[in-house]
Amino acid sequence: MSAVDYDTLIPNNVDLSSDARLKRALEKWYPQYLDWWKTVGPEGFQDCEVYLRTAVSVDRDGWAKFGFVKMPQYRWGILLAPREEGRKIAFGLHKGEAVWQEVPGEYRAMLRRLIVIQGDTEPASVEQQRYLGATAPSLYDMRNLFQVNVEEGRHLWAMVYLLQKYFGRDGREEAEALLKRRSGDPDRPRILGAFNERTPDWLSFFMFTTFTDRDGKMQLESLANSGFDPLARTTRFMLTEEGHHMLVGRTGVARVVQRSSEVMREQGITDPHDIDSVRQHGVIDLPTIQKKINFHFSVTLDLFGAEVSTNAANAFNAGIKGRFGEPRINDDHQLHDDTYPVEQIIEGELKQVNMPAISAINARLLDDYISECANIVISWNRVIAEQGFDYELQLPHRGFNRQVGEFSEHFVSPTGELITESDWVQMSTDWLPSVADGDYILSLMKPERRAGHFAPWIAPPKAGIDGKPGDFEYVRIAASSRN
Ligand code: BYC
Ligand code: FE
Ligand code: FE
Repeated sequence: MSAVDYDTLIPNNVDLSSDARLKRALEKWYPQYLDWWKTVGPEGFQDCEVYLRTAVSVDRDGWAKFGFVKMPQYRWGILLAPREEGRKIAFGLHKGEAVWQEVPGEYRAMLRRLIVIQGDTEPASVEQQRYLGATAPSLYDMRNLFQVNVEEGRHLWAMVYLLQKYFGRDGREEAEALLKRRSGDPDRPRILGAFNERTPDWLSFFMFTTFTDRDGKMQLESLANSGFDPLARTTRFMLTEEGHHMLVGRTGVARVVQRSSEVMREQGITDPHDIDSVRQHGVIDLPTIQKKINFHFSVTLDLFGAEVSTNAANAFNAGIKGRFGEPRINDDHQLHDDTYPVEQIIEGELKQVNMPAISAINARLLDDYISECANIVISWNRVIAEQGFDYELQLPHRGFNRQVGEFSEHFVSPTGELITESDWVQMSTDWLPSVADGDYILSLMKPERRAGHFAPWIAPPKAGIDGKPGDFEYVRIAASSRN
């Protein structure tokens, strides 16, 4: 069924009312979720009416409805993409068999682990972004932040549904644990590295939604072809929402780059490296934007796991987690004799090594990811070139600043040279944002709350949300949140 039932406490298209046990479990979890949202979700603005979209259908067209909502009253729902009759497992050892509607016993632990890891990232990102509302550069941006936050909350619901419905008692326990871990908490951190980093300012937020939400897309795409049908259908619908998160990121960075370049041109600054002059005019210099790219990109690459991974091989063989665009790949989808080139460091040199393709699933996903990111950087460089500057932002080499995988024991410069540890210690401060860079960016983070106005370090967007005009009041700041 694809109609969404909105008459119940938990909107859903999974016929929740006919599963009393599950309904009770989710209704018990709901207050705990709300409690989590109110304690570590967006700080302030909880009483404000925000112009948000809510998913009301899973049809490709017209799935969202826009309207003013207070965030705690957002209708977080359980929405699965429509079931495809006769769907078959598309890859791995079970290729050609009917997809599973229940968890296969032999893969229970693997599935649970993947669902828990996926679920953990969603609330983590909300926690990381919790203080940003106060410094939003416009009501438009504030609304986008909150839209991303409520949808990451819904993504948590999506994983909790799977845990509660298919994993019995341990699923229930995992669902509760998802609300107990905290981003950056040394005693009970979130599971994956990048989700314990800080998102201290809006440039970080835009970098995060560009790069880290895009890892979300890649991972969800890999799960969207899962042989476990409920997981496939859940992640397919999550991908519909993900597009907006990445758009917020890509256009956010583009607007920062645009404003900086415009100001340089207007002020007659000819050298983008002249950081002091640029900063005198209250915008973010391009070299600092480059450092932010270096940081967020490298930290996100670690989220793909080791390039060569038996976990990933097992998940592929099991038919649980495929490759990006699996149905479109022209091979046997079992990888019996295939190889895949993986960049490795062999005797002090970077080399492409042909590995068994089955062990290089993560490496391949990483390559697909990097090529998408490269296109985004090209679009940012176009903005710089339009203002007449000869300066190109770049993705750092994949080995730069890595803690996981092939490069984790090595030191690699952004341009891909192998360097010594002492060189790294000296030079990495030039490549990654320094405390002073962070302080400078923070000094610019002054809120702009007049409708249609934007903080001076960022250009306005090209278009409004849902076709709204430039001066639309996307967030009605309640008296209680004014300061
Ligand atoms: N930090 O064989 P390995 C999103 C662990 S983002 C800490 O190398 P595997 C979103 C790993 O768990 C998408 N630990 O890698 C974005 C394993 O531990 P165990 C999130 C790490 O398993 C923005 C060991 O190292 N979804 O949705 O092939 C906002 C060896 O693992 C890290 C998913 O990730 C790390 N960075 O691949 C909101 C999908 N990397 O089990 C949301 C589900 C690895 O030996 N997860 N480890 O103790 C997976 O598919 C895989 O678990 C991973 C790792 C891709 C994460
Ligand atoms: Fe998400
Ligand atoms: Fe997202």
